Amino acid sequence: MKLFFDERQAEHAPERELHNGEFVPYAETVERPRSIVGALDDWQPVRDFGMEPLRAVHDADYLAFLERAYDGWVAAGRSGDAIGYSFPVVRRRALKFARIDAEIGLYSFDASTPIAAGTWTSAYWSAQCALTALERLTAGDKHSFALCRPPGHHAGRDYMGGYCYLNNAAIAARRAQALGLGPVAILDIDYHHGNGTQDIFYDDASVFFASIHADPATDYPFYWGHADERGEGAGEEATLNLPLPRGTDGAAYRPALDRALAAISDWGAKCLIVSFGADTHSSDPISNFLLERPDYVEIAGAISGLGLPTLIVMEGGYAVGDLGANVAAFLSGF
Ligand code: Q9C
Ligand code: ZN
Repeated sequence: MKLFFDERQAEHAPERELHNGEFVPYAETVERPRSIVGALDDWQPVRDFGMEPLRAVHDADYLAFLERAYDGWVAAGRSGDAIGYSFPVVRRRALKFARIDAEIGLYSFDASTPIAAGTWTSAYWSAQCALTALERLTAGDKHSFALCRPPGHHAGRDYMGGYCYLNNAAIAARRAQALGLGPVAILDIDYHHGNGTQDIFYDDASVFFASIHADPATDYPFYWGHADERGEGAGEEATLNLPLPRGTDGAAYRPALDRALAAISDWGAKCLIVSFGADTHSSDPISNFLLERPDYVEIAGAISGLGLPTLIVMEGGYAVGDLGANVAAFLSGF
């Protein structure tokens, strides 16, 4: 399987995030991709597909904001990471604002997603990484891995959140459709619900979204990922949420996985994108599942049993000491 990563994805380095009432060191560190790169050999270069595939998912005003946000922060005389403090929970509209603070709040749903000097560059190349890896599937490869960082599944059409700025999996899914690889299914197996991906395709019958994650009744992102969210309009029944309780281990995870895989197969997917988070591991510092390294081999084996051309996109995973080996174990299962 070909592996993709670009060094510019390492430029993003926020210092801190707001977590449980205090500022703590940012968990989505550059040590994460370093750990994964170190655990696997033979990385391939990332190509530049430009802005068009990003525009197929994200609003133009949001993309323009992301690109200039840090400069706007500096121009306002601020130091450190750009971070919002006021968020519109009702009647959010893309008004034109003179204050960077108003813009940041408009385009985010939490305070764990600061913008630093290298954020746009890294987010841009993270998306290009997914697009480059996807290209392998058109060349006939069965599996391909994009070490996307920053991750993407919490980002929506016009908002960031949960360490995510551009939705790499969604960008790859739209591109897969354009390349004739569809119908496309996205299987999200990060610890956290992929609310951004769900939202982007919620009323869309052409992309199936299945997610296995910690019950949002107890875990971030709280407001989305409940079992009764099944899509709407034309997209009704094209969203499947399988929340699991804290403490879920490999044995308890497997029935949910089998359900998701059966649904993807029944729906008639011809191409699969896996949003893979290793934050389901027992050692993860911000999560509460109990998967172990051998579970990742088994989960990947079950996914590859679908027999679909599969793009694996990296999402979360914060136990830096175990991360590379866990990702290598997962990829070995394909
Ligand atoms: N008290 C990904 O795994 N902070 N994002 C949670 C919990 C945000 C995780 C705070 C976690 C986002 C891609
Ligand atoms: Zn996560």
